Amino acid sequence: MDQQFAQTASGRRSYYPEAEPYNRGRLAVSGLHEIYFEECGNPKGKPALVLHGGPGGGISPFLRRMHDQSRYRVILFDQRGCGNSTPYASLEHNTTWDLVADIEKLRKHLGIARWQLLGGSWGSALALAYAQMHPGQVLELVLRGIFAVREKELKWFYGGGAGHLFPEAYERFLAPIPPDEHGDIIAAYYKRLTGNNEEERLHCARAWSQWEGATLSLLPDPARETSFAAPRFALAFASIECHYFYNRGFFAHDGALLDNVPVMAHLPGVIIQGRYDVVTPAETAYELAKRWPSARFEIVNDAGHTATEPGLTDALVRATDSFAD
Ligand code: STX
Repeated sequence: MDQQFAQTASGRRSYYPEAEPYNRGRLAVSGLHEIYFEECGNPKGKPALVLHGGPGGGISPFLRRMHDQSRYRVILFDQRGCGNSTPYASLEHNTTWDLVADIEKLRKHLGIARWQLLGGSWGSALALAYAQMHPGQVLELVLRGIFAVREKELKWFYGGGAGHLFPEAYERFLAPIPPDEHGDIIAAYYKRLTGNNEEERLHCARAWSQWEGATLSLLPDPARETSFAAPRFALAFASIECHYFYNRGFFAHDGALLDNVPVMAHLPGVIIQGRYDVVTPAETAYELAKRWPSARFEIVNDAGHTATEPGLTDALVRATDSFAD
């Protein structure tokens, strides 16, 4: 008989129940950085690593709920400088390739040979970067809201494209920056987010973070917008994101993540994309799907960017179920 799953009124799958970690730990990954990690579910289950977004967004309890806790051993960690990892908001020795190396350290520390990767947004970029460096350690990938950190994606979200859809929020995003610096908004924010005027730093961090908070979901979500303005969250989120994007994701060339897909194209995967995703528009997911025929491509027609969109949650949970046994 079919197992009964939590469903929404529309018949969509909902998150798995809340889960408490059976293990929490910290791992020193460099002379400076220490990362916080946690494990939930079944210690003997199939290993799955969950990669959070931003970069700098940190993990949250709902990310534990994408997998069936009876069949999976779910591992989550806060990437360098955010969440419970230390030093907080540090940009030193904080690059994509440091994070890829941290994931390998964590895998070895936990005694895992191969694992599933699940990541949305920046988490999808990091999952692709890791899978391209270490394809032999990856079972499959479940990716949502595909982000390849290309020039055109950054230009879309920060340089005016998305502003056509959210003019009032974009005006607030531009407000801390003088008009003569609007031509390179990421550089203008970078200067202020890494400067030593603390008041300006916080003001810019909140404006940067609120722009994303306002555009993440298909329908307005005032509670999220408030939480993105919280100083502690905003300082790490904005500084780390801006540092990564100012440095174009630390990739060798624009589009490297898509160009290197052949290295991992034999791996199974699911690409889940909201049609009305304004943060990471569907074009990138489409381009990834074309280069990766062994991945199933699922467009959700009534969803924006965030994993909490009902159609995206449904697709994510169905995807992890499909790989559970
Ligand atoms: N950043 C997209 C991203 O990865 C450009 C992302 N946006 N918000 C998040 O992640 C959180 C919800 C994890 C904060």
